[in-house]
Amino acid sequence: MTAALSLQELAADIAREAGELARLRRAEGVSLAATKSTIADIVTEADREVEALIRARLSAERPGDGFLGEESGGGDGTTGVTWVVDPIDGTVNYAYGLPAYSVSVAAVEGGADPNTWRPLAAAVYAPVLRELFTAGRGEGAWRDGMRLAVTAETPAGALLATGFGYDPATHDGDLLTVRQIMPLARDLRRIGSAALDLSYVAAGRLDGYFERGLKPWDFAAGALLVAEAGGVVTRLDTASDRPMLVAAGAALHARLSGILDKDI
Ligand code: LIP
Repeated sequence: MTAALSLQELAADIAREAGELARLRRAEGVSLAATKSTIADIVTEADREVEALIRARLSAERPGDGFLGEESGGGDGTTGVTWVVDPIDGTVNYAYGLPAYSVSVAAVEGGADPNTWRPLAAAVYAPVLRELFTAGRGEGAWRDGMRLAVTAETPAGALLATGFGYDPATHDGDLLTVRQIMPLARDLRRIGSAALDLSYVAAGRLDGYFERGLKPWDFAAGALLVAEAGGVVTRLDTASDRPMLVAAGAALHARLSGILDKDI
C-alpha cells in the first residue's frame, strides 16, 4: 500500500497531469464552449475537460473533500479541506495560442471563502515552459525543487504586473490605478494569468503584482506561493464586488498598499 500523497504532492501531481492535457488539447486546436460574464469572458471545451480530470482525481484520492472550480462550481466537503481550482488560468491567452497559461490547484482548510480559509497547499503548473511551482503551509515555496524567495530591494523601481477584468466598464478605473502606481515602477507587465503573476512574484521574477476583481480560483494557489516565499499578500476593499489583491515583498507591499488603499 503506497503512502497517501501529501496535499502538496497531490496538488503537484494533479496540476502536472491536468496541464499536460491542456497542452495536448491546445496543440489539437481549441474550440470555444461558451461565454460567461461578458462576451470577452470565454470558456473552452478544454477548460471543462481539464477541470473534470482534476475533479475525478480528487474524488478518487480525497473523496470527502470540498471543491470549488471555475467551470463547475462545487460544494462543501466533510473533511474540513476544500480544493480551489482554476483548470486553465489565462484562458484568453490559451485560446489565442499565447504560452502564458497555467493550471492552478490549491487546498485550503475551511470552505471556499478567501476571507476565512487557511491555505494548506498549492501547485501552479505552466505547461508550455513545463514549470511547476509548489508550496505547503510552513514548508516554503519551490519551483522544480529550487527554493523560491520574493525580491527585497527595487533600487531602479519595481517590476510590477497587473491585469484587467472582462468588463470594459471597469477599464478606465483600472487604468487610473495604474497611473497612480507607476511612480513606484521601473516597468509594468500584463501577463494574463494571475496564477503565473503570483508564481513569478514568489520566484523573484516580478517585484510585485496588483489586480482588482480576481476570483478565488485565480489566486488561491499563487497567494500561498508568495507567502511561503517570504512575501505578503492582502486583499483590499473586500466588501466590494472587485477587491484589490496586492502581492510583493514586505517593503514594496507596504508602499503599494499605501497608494492602493487611497485609490479605493
Ligand atoms: C484571468 C486572470 C487574469 C485576469 C483575467 C482573468 P481566467 O483568469 O488570471 O489575471 O486579468 O481578467 O480573470 O479567466 O483566465 O481564469
